[in-house]
Amino acid sequence: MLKRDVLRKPKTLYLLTNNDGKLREFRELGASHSLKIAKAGLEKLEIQSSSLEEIATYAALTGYLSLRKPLLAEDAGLFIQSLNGFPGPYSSYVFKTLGNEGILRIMDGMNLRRACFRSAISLVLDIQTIKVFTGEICGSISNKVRGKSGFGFDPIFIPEGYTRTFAEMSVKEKNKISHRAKAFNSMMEWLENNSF
Ligand code: ITT
Repeated sequence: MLKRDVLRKPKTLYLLTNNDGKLREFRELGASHSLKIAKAGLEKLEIQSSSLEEIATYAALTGYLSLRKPLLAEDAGLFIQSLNGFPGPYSSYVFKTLGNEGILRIMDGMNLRRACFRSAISLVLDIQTIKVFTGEICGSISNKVRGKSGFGFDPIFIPEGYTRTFAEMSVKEKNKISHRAKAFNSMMEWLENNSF
């Protein structure tokens, strides 16, 4: 199939997630490529691993085996340099238990506030075609919670070159620079040459 045909045909990819904020971002990213992102109404199984890629791939494979349709799953996390990469792959649990205020308390008085968001998207087109795409954005942890949009750690993360937190940006703005958008865009580049 020609490159332009892949881009023109509206296709559907299923996203395995329980996070509606993430779903909104993926839908918006998909729309700009004429790709429909549908929520896979399945339980997402998350293994314990220090690798985002492994966590995403396990989830995507188990999802694909139930649904048997092209499907993606993402694992993302916030890596704070002065905390040796914490919470990293444990971001979901840490967000639920400590939240943004908890992270700010741990970092109280710390001058080194550098942190990066990382995303690993695992795409399963069929049982023989499993690909992982990654993206990263670095910036700093704010001194207080700021902004209402987005989800998770967005209100305490200021991307490099900006003064606003992710939660003070629209979905469109966040999607121009985010870890998720970078991983998604590499996936789209790959899909241009690999139809499904
Ligand atoms: P899934 O159902 O897709 O797994 P989740 O919320 O558990 O949703 P992840 O495991 O990928 O998602 O991410 C772990 C946590 O990291 C997530 O709950 C957020 O607290 C945080 N996080 C990840 N990406 C983020 C982003 O773009 N903005 C803010 N926080 C983010």
